[in-house]
Amino acid sequence: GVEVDLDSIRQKNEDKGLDRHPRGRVQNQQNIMQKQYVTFKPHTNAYTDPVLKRGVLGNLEPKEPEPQGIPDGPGEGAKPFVLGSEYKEAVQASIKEFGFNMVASDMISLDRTISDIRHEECKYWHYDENLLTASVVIVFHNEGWSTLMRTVHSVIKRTPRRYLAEVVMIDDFSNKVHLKERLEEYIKQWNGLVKLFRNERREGLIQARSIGARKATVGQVLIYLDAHCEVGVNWYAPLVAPISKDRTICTVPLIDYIDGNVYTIEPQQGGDDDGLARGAWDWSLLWKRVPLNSREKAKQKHMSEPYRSPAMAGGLFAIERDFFFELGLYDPGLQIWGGENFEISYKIWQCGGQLLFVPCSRVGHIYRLQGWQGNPPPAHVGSSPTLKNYVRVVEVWWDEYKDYFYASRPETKALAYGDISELKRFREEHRCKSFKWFMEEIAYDIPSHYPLPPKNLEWGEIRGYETSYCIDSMGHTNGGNVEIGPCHRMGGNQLFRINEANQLMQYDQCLTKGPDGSAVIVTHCNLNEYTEWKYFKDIHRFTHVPTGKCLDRSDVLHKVFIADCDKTKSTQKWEMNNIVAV
Ligand code: UD2
Ligand code: MN
Repeated sequence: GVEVDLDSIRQKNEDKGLDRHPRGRVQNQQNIMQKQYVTFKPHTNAYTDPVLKRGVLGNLEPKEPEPQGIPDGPGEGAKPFVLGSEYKEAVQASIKEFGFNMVASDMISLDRTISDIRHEECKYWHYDENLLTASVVIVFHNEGWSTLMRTVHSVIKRTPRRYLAEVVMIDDFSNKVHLKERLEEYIKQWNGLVKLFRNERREGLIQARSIGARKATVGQVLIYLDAHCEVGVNWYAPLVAPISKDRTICTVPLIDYIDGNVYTIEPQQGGDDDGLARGAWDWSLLWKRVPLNSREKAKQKHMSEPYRSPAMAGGLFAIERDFFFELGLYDPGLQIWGGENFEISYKIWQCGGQLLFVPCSRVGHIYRLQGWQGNPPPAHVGSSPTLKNYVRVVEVWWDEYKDYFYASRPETKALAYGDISELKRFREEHRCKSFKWFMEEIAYDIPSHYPLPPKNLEWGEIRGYETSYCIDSMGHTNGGNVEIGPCHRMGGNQLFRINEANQLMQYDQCLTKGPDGSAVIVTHCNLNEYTEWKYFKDIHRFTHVPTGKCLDRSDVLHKVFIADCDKTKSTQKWEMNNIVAV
């Protein structure tokens, strides 16, 4: 039965004056857009807004339970599937190779049922019967067989056939036998609905997705999925409905957490009381989720309505095909992995589109487990493609805010990131808005979670003066000791910065005095915390201001601590040398 009293929710919202007229709003925006963004033409489709009818199951809602893969078989209903210890070694090997427990996955039906974990409201939305059609695009590189194919099976089984134009698989130069030899044969069962294209060299997921956009010519909307997903109950209509109404809207489903060991599916942690979050970043450009705030909630009539998000996670989204081409697809200079989620998000918002998260469209994604050996970038790419991607994105889209990125990642300032003149021209030609506008209107809540970082005074490795020993966090965080190790000049755990607020930092961690009053530890810090250090460059000294002591070390014991200042002690002398990321 229905637990929520939707009429009373609606009444409450109307009392608060929250009733709004989305169609009018969209039309107004499109008028502005036609003037300002000449290439983005609105759709002319007649389209009615979805309506929520209490007690009446939505149209497009499945009327009967879907067929089970293997009745009561492993993992059916997304129940935990736990393997016995006799599989331990095989499981470990599969995690190393694929990032998931493929032994278990291989025993679970490709057509397994899942549980319906949607918000109750989601069952009662009525969607237009004239939604746009879609090509589902899946790019993959060396993925496991059953997790990949379960993605395809779930799409075919849970998408109304009249909307599913095709499934386009882009093999990004995999070298696994199961992907090279079995795939063509296997997809024949779908009589051409599933198409396979193979890259002739490793392009990386970003360019593979742009290639997918070119190959996927049948559907009106492109829906991207990672190669290890399972789409949820009635995932399609809520995801595509907003695009059917306004083609400059890009939508993202609510991404559920599929456990890569036992294959349960659960809502992601974090977010507000309903588990809803907006996509965000910290100033070093790490992906973050922040709870849906009250200003955005106030715009909704129902909690299960789509809401605005500053950024997307990257892997799962729907975008009208022509609109994606008008945006220039992904920056062709982005390589292999990372940062493309921000590029597309900024481009959408700043150039006149909208990015919406859709709570009623649910897609599960398997997150890679610890111990995965990874997909290293190929030799022709050079090192750290991800950092270079970040630099390209902030150089093109962040305007004066890029200084905050460089404050967080000073080592990237000298990276050769290639030519971005085409992208700058695109921004000009489309009269895309400033990052400042974006921060004030759309991403206004991010600085309250991730404050703008202070400027750095110095940064680099902290080397014992005229020695080959450097301070090394050894990857410790949240209370771990920093240590002394041989300088490697690679940055990473030996990269520190001291800022105008007197914080001595590595990533989002600050150095401070440990509980024993002597050892130096790293711990997470906010803007005004652990503002404790001064660096006197000419006398090679770091002073811990609250105690008046000096940064000291034992190269033999690999320890870093604070001790009474003594200018005759060479272990209290330091130099901070810049490092350039490679
Ligand atoms: C996240 C995104 C992912 C992508 C990535 C980089 C989600 C749930 N996942 O990490 O989609 O945006 O961030 O920003 O939002 N692949 C290739 N070629 C490669 C490497 C990967 O085709 O060279 C495929 C891979 O098989 C997979 C997809 O690209 O289907 C995404 O890669 P991932 O699953 O390793 O990324 P993920 O989920 O850790
Ligand atoms: Mn993934």
